[in-house]
Amino acid sequence: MAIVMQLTKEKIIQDFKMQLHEDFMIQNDEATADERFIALAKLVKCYVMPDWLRGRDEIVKEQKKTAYYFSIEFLPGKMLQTNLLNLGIYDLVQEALREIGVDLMDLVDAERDMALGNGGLGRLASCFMDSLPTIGAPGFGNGIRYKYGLFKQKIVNGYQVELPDAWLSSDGNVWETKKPHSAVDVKIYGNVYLVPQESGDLKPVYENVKTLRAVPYDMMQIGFKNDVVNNLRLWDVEIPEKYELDYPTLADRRRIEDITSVLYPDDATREGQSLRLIQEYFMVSAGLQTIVASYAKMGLPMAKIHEKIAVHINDTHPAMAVPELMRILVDEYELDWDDAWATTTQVMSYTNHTILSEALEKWDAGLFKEIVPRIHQIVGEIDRQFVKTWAGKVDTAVIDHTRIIQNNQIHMANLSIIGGHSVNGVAKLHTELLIEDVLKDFYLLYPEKFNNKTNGIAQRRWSQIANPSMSALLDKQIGDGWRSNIHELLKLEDFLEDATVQLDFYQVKQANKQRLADYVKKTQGIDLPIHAIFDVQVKRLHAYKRQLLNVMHIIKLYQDLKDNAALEITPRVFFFGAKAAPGYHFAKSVIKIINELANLINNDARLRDQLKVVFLENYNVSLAELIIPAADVSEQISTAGKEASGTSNMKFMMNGALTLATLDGANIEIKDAVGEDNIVIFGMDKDAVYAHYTRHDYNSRYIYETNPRLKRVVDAFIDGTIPNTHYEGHEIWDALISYNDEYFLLEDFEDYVAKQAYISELYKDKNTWQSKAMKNIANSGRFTSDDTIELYAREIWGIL
Ligand code: H2P
Repeated sequence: MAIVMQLTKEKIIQDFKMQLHEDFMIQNDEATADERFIALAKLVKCYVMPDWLRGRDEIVKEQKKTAYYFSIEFLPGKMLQTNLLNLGIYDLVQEALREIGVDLMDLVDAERDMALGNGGLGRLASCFMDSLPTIGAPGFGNGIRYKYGLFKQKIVNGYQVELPDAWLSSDGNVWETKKPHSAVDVKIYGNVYLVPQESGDLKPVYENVKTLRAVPYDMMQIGFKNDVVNNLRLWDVEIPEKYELDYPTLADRRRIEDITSVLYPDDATREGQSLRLIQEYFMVSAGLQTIVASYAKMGLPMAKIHEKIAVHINDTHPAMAVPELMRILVDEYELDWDDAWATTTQVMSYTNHTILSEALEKWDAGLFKEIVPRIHQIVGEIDRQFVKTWAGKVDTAVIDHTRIIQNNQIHMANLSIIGGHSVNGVAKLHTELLIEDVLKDFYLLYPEKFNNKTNGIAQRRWSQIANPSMSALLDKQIGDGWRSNIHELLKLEDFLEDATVQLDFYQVKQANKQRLADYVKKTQGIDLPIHAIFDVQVKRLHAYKRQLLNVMHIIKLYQDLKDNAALEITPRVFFFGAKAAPGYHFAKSVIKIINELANLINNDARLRDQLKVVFLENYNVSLAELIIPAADVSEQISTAGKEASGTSNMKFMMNGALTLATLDGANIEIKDAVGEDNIVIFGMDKDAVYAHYTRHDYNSRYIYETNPRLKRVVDAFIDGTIPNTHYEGHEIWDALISYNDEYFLLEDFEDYVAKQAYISELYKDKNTWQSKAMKNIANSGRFTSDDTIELYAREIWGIL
């Protein structure tokens, strides 16, 4: 039986004090929040350790099939609350600490966000890490232990400034366990010759290679109240003692350390590209070597490794898993090529997360050959075999589009699809687009590989942890069964028209808005009226996500209020939270515009607090936990067809925000869940967007010139309306008019404005608004990542 089952308040207090003594030689009343956090986290680890070890042993003993989720990003945020909640000791620990004068929330604040990811992709991976043990599935993560997380964003004079995010303390991360025992060597560079053996086989001989040591750091992933503990393994690089002479200078050593320094090193230079490629191979090779070695211990035939191991390629970054597994099986375990290929393709599966071509990685074949020469040979052979297999069976054009090596470039998505048995998109529309458009040639070859797995969210974090007041209200209204079975939220359907319940939910929302307003006051000194609509767009900054359309609407409201000093609108606060990729110029200009517009508006007393704009610096998981429960409106306004799924849309819904959305990604499935009356849809759908592509008839300048109201808004970017943005304003104006508005903001503008006006009206009727908000909460359970991952586990990996 799990240790946590026997815990009492007294025992926790005693253990906690002991831990403080042991780690810091101090008494509780002298300890800082940091020290208390570390002591508590270590204690949790101790409590969990027996289950963690047992789980690992069971897999070996029972020869359970296990899935490994390879991802270049993981975005867990903080782990203390999740771990306590999943262990079922949250309240007990909170009370125990309270008894000795400690507020658990101070410890929560002391934990640093683990931000080894960029946006939705990495956060999804972390939601899956929470859901896998929760459904009792043996599914482990495999990634990189970056020394610095995604950069820390500061706004200076309205501009984004990127600072290193040093999330690791000098002692590392308290949740991890370093396992030097399981380190492996990874070889890069050099030459590889194939030397014929007596048997006639060719054996690779390496020359001048560089050897890296990959050292794993394991983090427990605790299932929700079920004693199941899985593992997230992150790899760090070291220089192996044996090969020290290969790295004689400090610069040499630094270059090696760089491999696990940052996520997405700038790839504008060849050096940066090399670094990314090395990162990808490092993670894949280290992971697969240990996985194959542990399978080998089972004593089962290598050609049947797919019966016990599934490897998931999350986005294209881990695509080298295909040739690396081939290398291990053929070179090290001496399997025939055909046997190795047959099992490899059954081991591998791949998720595509976007149709934007920028995310379908391609590598220069020369660079590839230089860094991973043996993998380059293997990829060449896979490509040859692919062409041979399909020659004469399909149009040569199809082969030309789908083969891995094209024009001296290696197409990682093609490698992932050819080398695996499953390709999935992340929402219904996205999977349809993959099949009909982006990957249609592959669909012709392998229709059986394609499937959809709509994204989901780890609902416990986005309800119980992020929104305790709403959770308490739900307990009161529908009982607390929803905490373990999220589908019980449907019970709320019975109260949608109950005015008392509506009022209760309204009050919870207002309290959450106050919490956010206090944070904004503290961090930026801005006073926010909480009777205003809190309208939120938080996500990566990208042109297709159309933060700019939101800005254009704000400009329109501003102009209306300036034109008519007596105008009364439903007050609004617009919140933005977004990081721009360091090299993404346009996105940075949008950030500057938002900040200058915010300054202009927030300091204009004549607007009488009817309009406010807040740019929240350094958006991350912890900030999301503060913002999302406080939102009235969830902005999901991407150009239809471009947002693969979205996941913040699901989080907002679960917290009772109304979604203002295009028919894109999972917004469509949210609409199906709540019905048309409980979501606000605007703009072109995917067919209308594609019709422009086929007809080549979009003309933004024409729209601009024929719509005076819109023209005035667009001109505000260049006519001095927004101070200090001469350069950025022109860049934006050009994108919209001179370069024909790639993401159709102008065409969608009027409908967006109209639907925003509808929202302003609707908000005046608190009862109707709350009823719609509750409808959203009630139906949000279908977006639990527990269910999503169960489908992966059953249909793709075969581990349940
Ligand atoms: C991406 C997609 C989202 C999707 C997410 C997870 C790459 O995330 O764009 O539509 O929901 O993966 O599948 P993001 O843009 O947030 O970085």
